Amino acid sequence: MNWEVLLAPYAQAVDELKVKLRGMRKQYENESSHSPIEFVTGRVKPISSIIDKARRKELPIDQVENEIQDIAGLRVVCQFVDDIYAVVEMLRNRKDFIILEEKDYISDKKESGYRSYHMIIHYPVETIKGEKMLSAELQIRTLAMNFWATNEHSLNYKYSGQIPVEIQSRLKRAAEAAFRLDEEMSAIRHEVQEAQKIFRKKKERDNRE
Ligand code: 0O2
Repeated sequence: MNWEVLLAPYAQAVDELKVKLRGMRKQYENESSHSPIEFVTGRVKPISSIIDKARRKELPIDQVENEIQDIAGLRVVCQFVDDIYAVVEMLRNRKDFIILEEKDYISDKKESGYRSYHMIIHYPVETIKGEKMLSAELQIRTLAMNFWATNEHSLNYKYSGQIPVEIQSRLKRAAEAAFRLDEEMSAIRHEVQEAQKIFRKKKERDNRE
């Protein structure tokens, strides 16, 4: 398997999608209105993780492109839960990719406590051999959901997927606490946004002086 050749279009897709999604944030900034997007990250799945996932799913290695849909992964992080659904709506209206699947792990959280909104898309990349359509996964989540998922991911790595039961139950409680934090912040969302607007204007004034 020539991984470099296989992964090159995925790296291109991640780079292009990062620019496009960050562009959405920039447009909000230019209009001085609240951006539902706080930040965007992206990565190509490391080869070792692709191999591990193929083993877990008992896939022959030549099937990874067809069966593993998150080789290209983008993450959109938002301040508030409502922002996630605003981003989802905007993504549904885009013409530069096709949405294959949507999974709402916010209303239907995973057993681990994981919450996030996932979209699997088909994205066309231009290569020297013509257009290549490939899958990418978009994960849309709040800052609190991201904090939880990042920590849980590290623990999963540390314990090779076998997190001790006691830590698992603490993680579940932490996931609920993160969700409550999101709910509380949503309740004062307009206050927070107003304060951020005032702060942004002050910064713009300071930069001009
Ligand atoms: P990594 O290392 O982040 O790339 P399935 O076929 O349903 O078993 P599938 O198709 O990969 O699994 O889809 P799913 O369940 O929607 O998960 C895709 C990705 O979501 C995962 O990729 C994680 O990034 C994230 N995710 C899902 N569940 C959890 C969870 O319980 N905790 C954390 N921290 N992340 C989760 P990978 O390849 O598993 O991992």
